[in-house]
Amino acid sequence: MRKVRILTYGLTALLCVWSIGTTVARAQVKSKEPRVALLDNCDPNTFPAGLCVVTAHPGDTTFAEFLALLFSPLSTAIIGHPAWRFQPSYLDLEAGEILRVTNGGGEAHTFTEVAAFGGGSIPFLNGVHGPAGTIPLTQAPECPLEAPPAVLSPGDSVNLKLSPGLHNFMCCIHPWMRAVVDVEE
Ligand SMILES: [Cu+2]
Repeated sequence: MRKVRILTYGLTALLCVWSIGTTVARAQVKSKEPRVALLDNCDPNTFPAGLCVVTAHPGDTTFAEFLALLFSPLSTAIIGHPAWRFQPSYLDLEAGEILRVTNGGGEAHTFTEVAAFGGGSIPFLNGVHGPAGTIPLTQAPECPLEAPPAVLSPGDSVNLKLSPGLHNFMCCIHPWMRAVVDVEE
């Protein structure tokens, strides 16, 4: 229960940060542009109040199931529930193409470019207070502690135009959500 309490406190603090106001750019929907979806499967009936909104297709991963799959006895690092993911997790784009990013889940996520993949803004979800022997992820500097940048709320979208080259994106809340976007020269 202690873990749940710590997580609830952390996430409640995070909700306060969100409520202060994160501006999310909205853009027109176009039909054939490259897309990536930020997905989860949170069950609004069992997740702490305010974390998981009821969408048109609510998830059915209970909060207990989510917590149970954060760690594995075969790893010293947090694993994370695989339903919390970027889909696809690898994209090839032509130069000049616009990438449309949509939060198709029930929780808030970020799609944050990082120089190197690492931990996010929420210590618990980096593995702090994990099972004995857990080594927490080192926080990525692009994911400020307790204050993830550019949160996309469920249903929100943003369009990104990326320079040629490789781009690493992660969710600053759930650091196992990752994608690489390769933009051709
Ligand atoms: Cu996330």
